[in-house]
Amino acid sequence: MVNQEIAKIFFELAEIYGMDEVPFKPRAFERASQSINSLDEDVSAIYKKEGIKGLEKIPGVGRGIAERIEEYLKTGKMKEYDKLKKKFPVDISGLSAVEGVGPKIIKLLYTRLRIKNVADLEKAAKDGKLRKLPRMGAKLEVKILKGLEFKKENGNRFLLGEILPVARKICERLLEIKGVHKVEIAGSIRRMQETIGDLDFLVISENPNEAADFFASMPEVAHVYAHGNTKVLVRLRSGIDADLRVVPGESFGAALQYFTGNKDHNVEVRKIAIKNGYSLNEYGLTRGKKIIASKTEEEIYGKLGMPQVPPPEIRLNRGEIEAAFAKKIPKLIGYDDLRGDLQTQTSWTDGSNSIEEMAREAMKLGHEYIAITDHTKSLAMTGGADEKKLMRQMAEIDRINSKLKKQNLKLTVLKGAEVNIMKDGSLDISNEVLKKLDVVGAAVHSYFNLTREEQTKRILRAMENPNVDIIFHPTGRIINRRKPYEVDIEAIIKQAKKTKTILEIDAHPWRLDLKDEHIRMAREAGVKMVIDTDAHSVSEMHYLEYGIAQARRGWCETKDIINTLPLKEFLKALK
Ligand code: DGT
Ligand code: CA
Ligand code: CA
Ligand code: ZN
Repeated sequence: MVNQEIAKIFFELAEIYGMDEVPFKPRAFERASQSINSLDEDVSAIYKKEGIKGLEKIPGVGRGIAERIEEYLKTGKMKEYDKLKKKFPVDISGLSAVEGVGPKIIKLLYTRLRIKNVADLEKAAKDGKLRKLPRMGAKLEVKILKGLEFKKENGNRFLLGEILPVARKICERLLEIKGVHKVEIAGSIRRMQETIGDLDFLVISENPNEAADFFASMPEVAHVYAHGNTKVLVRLRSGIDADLRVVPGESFGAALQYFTGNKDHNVEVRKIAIKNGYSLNEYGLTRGKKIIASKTEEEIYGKLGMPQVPPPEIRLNRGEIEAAFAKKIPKLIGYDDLRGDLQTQTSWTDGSNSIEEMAREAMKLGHEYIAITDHTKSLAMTGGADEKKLMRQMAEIDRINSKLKKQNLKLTVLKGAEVNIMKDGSLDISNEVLKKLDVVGAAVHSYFNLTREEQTKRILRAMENPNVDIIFHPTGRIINRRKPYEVDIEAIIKQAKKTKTILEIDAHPWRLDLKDEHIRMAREAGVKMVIDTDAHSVSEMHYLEYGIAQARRGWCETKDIINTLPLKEFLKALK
């Protein structure tokens, strides 16, 4: 959890320096924050093992940042942050989670209206105080009210990408407890949903008490709601709740089925049980007093007449039960089926690592290819590439490829770009240069507020360009933060089919774009997709599994996703 604490401080530092338009610092702290947030290992463990040198190996962490981390690990404080916070006592993380609120607006809100937190903001907006602010007051008020409403609707759900690593670590530690045989994560995490309400753990143990006591006294627990022998409910310091249930081995399958859900799926399955004269609960499928099935999920679904067990990701009561009866659930794409990553940004623009570092990480992950797709010029704040810079980058990629080849390494670095779709659907890089790239992704990064008609037309036009291979993050949403732009997704799917444009499943935990229903529509229309990470550092290259989960929830098979193909065939599958 110390990673999250430090990441939050760096995030706030970035925002504070951003308010005063201090050069370089905001971007440096933001990078460090993102990088630490996505780290698998605890920074305190890294520091213990290798000291400040170890910290400096973290992407985006140089000497100065490493020293600040060291200070925090040693003293539990960061002087620079405390000093700035004293001058500016504002809940920056909370406020900037409201859409439309950035550093400059936070400063304005505080200096003019003494707004310190989301509650103050809501009150001021409702009282009509924001519209009196200089320049864009009235517009800002509408935007902020909308942002607040969106935040309420979407509740306090956590991103899968934040929670899954935490859940897995807790599992590992539970497995070390004496008497514990088996641990499973159930609920929405097992279903790999985009966002998570709470964590659900199931354990088989010979000494239920010990597992329960351990769980209630983990260092990350902030509050214990209930602590029985076989059931514990806690709140973690990060603000999420977690349940533990210790269940007997004989009924593990029944418990797993029951606690995996989702609720709609379970209601449907239970109806089928009842129709057949059974009853079904977390202890088993029973007829009268007789237990018919309880040990595995296969037995339970089997006894109910389903020869297939729906994979957890698709248990949403969206046709999977009918398909399980008819043995028509397709063989979903597997978590090891991808051969390459296709959207990555490097230190040539707003990423933290060099091309070669990204390439070496790709090899570690077992990829055959990786496309480098830095931003292009109209995204000026990222240092986006113009034609000249792209040409230079292509030469650099040639150099790296021949270096890898000389070392007998089997990775190919593909030349690519994440090109901006302009307001009228044209692109910000000339076709002459686009033609030279292996992979061109096009994306919307501006004018999010066009009407549905204009936005759709704009994207359809970009898809007509014979050089555009992929549409990146096709709906532009940021989970819990920004709604998708208004767009006719059916028209985009149709156009993808017609123009042989690939649609992206962006695996970044904030994006997961396309989402599951749209993936399923695209698949049914025969449109091909790719799954990639949108990584801005080597640590984010581990995100593929979230995208694969998304594809599975869209019922995809390997054939639907073209970066399951070997390099040559993959390149042929592009326009
Ligand atoms: P979440 O926590 O909001 O992300 O979503 P879940 O699906 O993890 O929901 P949770 O934690 O409330 O419950 C875990 C599973 O337990 C849920 O997917 C289905 C099952 N479950 C919970 N309460 C009920 C219930 O009242 N009836 C039935 N049939 N199943 C339930
Ligand atoms: Ca849950
Ligand atoms: Ca729960
Ligand atoms: Zn992008």
